[in-house]
Amino acid sequence: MKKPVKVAITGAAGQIAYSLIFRVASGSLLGPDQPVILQLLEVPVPEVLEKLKGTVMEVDDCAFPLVHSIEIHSDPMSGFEGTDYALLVGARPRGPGMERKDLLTANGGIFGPQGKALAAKASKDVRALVVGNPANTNALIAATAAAKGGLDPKQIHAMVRLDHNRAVSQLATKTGVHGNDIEKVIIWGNHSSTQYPDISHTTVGGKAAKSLVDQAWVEKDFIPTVQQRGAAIIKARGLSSAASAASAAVDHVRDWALGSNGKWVSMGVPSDGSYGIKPGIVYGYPCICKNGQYEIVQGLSVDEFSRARMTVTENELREERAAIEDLLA
Ligand code: NAX
Repeated sequence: MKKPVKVAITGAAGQIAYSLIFRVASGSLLGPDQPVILQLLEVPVPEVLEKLKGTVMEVDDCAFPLVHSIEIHSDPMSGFEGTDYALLVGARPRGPGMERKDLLTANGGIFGPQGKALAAKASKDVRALVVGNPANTNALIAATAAAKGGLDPKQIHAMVRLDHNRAVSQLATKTGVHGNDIEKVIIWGNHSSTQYPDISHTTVGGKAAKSLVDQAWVEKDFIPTVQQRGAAIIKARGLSSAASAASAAVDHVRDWALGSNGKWVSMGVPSDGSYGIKPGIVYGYPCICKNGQYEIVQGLSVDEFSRARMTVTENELREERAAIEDLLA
């Protein structure tokens, strides 16, 4: 058996974690031969920690062969001790009457200290994925704090994989194929309704997607459906996406850690000037992962239609950044 690795999950008593913890424990994240130590983090509120104890009882009752041990924490400085992979799910939801700036600032109060704790306590090779919304800007805050403690900002990502998977599913349904036949889908920008799901380079069973669907469907159906899918789930289920979000988080981190086998996957990563998106934000890009590292796919053509949409979502991220600029100093 391999040496166990430490996987931290914040928001561990929440609904995404109720699916995510079991996927990680079963080996979906790091493979069927990799034991894990689960470091579960929650807020220091007795009722919440009690609820988390109930989840832990259920994990125990699964008798998962790969679970080495389970820890419960309410302070990231202890919870991230030696962490190899961090899934940052817990976030402050928007309360009644809360402005966007208040929401961003409140989350800064969570993700700044978590970034600092990752740098201080986690493995120097830690890979962290921010799921909690607003995910891209929370990741920017965490990465900025972590960089002050010596981590590379490229070690902290934001999740746009759920949007990516949604785009694959919509296109598969439209073209009558299985999602496995679809490659090179891209989610550019923010995990929000300004995101740009792009099929300009996508292939369906090896054929250009654009030759199989018409532009009116892309503009009026595909893009809005992917952008608004989260709201549609809330309307139907009365709760926000949970199992699909957990599944996307597993996909993102598994591909990052174990490689994407040459496939393009969408990841929220620090902008580096690629495709004209200047540094300073965490932006959804097409990436290929190999040997535990990601690289942004380079050299793609960007037409006028795509450029306009990539700029809209970039501008939103720059506005989010401006609202919390003081937290980055
Ligand atoms: P829940 O409200 O069910 O659970 C969140 C949990 O986080 C709560 O138990 C809360 O006590 C905990 N928490 C809050 N602050 C914390 C902190 N500082 N440390 C540790 N735990 C903390 O939300 P859930 O449905 O699980 O969603 C979690 C987050 O994911 C939300 O911000 C949500 O908006 C976001 N999502 C992001 C998605 C993405 O694609 N990036 C999609 C799904 C989801 O909407």
